[in-house]
Amino acid sequence: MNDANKAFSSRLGGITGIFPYEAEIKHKLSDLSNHFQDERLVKDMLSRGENPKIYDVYELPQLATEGSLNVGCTILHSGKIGSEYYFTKGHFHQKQSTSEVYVGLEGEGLILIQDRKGEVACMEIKPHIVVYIPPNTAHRSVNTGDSRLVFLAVYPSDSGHDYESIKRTGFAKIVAERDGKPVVEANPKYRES
Ligand code: S6P
Ligand code: ZN
Repeated sequence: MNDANKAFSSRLGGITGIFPYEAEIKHKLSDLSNHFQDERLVKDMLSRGENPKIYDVYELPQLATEGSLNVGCTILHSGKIGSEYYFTKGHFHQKQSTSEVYVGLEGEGLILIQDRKGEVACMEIKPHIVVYIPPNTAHRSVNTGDSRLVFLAVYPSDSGHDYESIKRTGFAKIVAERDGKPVVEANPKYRES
């Protein structure tokens, strides 16, 4: 495998979005059970043994040291839980000064970017779009299309992931299908911090 102390390149595209890669992290519905609005539906699905794949992340070799960069490719599958489109868990970075860049590769979706006051910026992710995620913001991607959403993320290797802070409040916005179209709405379950 490649060594992050040496130059290497990987190819974009294909099933894993990037290849070769070093690590693969898979997320099924059971990993996101308290994140969707309709918790009862999630419980029912899981008790019936329905546990769909929601997203996979393929990471390039990384050093985890200050000054180096991580590169990861996320494949967010298409689907809904009730009327809510599949999404990633979402996180702040542990190191709050770190920003991030997403590059859309396939499909269509939205990214919710929420600051500590609960203000949300929402923008498209799709091919030919680069999204800048500023420091100290939580970010969640949502697949609003009927095919997979694939994007590349580049971020400082020492960013770390803080999933707990955003899980406590939730995102202030949700993305649901209404009359066949994605609509960004206030989250009725949002808890202000
Ligand atoms: C890492 C970057 C992405 C996400 C990935 C999955 O900083 O933002 O690689 O890790 O899209 O999302 P999450 O919220 O489960 O980490
Ligand atoms: Zn991030």
